[in-house]
Formats: sequence, structure tokens, C-alpha cells
Amino acid sequence: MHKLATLVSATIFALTFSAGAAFACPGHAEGGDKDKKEQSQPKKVASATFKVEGITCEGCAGKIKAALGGKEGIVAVVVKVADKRIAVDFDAEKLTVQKIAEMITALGYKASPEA
Ligand SMILES: [Cu+2]
Repeated sequence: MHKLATLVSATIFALTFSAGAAFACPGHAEGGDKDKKEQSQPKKVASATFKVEGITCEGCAGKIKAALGGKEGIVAVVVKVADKRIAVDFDAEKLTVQKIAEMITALGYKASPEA
């Protein structure tokens, strides 16, 4: 049996925190925060894995990564297609395992937290 696919299909999606730019007013683009670029680094990053029904291909993986990656508090998303699992690193002050499971389920892939 081929185990190779498990490794190949595990892809990492790392977020840049530039998504926070949505909070900046366009008129303030020339503002004084150039010298101090504030990265809202999470103080406490937690990890969770989910068993997810309905992931069948890299297209599913890409859709999930893109959707979750855009949510506030999500730090990293790894979708393992062959395993039908998703591993998420998240800001524990903003999200809970249950909330993330609900986000994934809302995309049409029923997610159950593991661990
Ligand atoms: Cu698919």
C-alpha cells in the first residue's frame, strides 16, 4: 500500500498577519505607524486536530485552507487529504476548538475535534 500520498498531500498554509490591514482607514495610509509595524502576534497559540468528513481532493483542501486562513485568530492550517484530518494552530484568546469545528462544518465538511 502506498503511504507516500499522505506525505505529499500534507500542505502547509501559513498566514501573514497583513489581513489586519482591513482595520486601517485608507486616509491613514501615510500615517505615522510606519516605524512601528504592529504584528498582532497571538500570546497563546493552541493546536487542535479535527477529523473531517468529505475531504476528497486537493481542491477541498485548498478551499478549506483559504476559508479558514481568512478568519481572525487562525495562525496556520494543515489539511491532510489522505487522512481526512485538519490541523489548526490558533490564537487561544480568540478562538476555541469548538468554534473552529463549527467553521469547518459551515464550509460543508463535518468536523469533529480530536484529542
Ligand atoms: Cu475535493
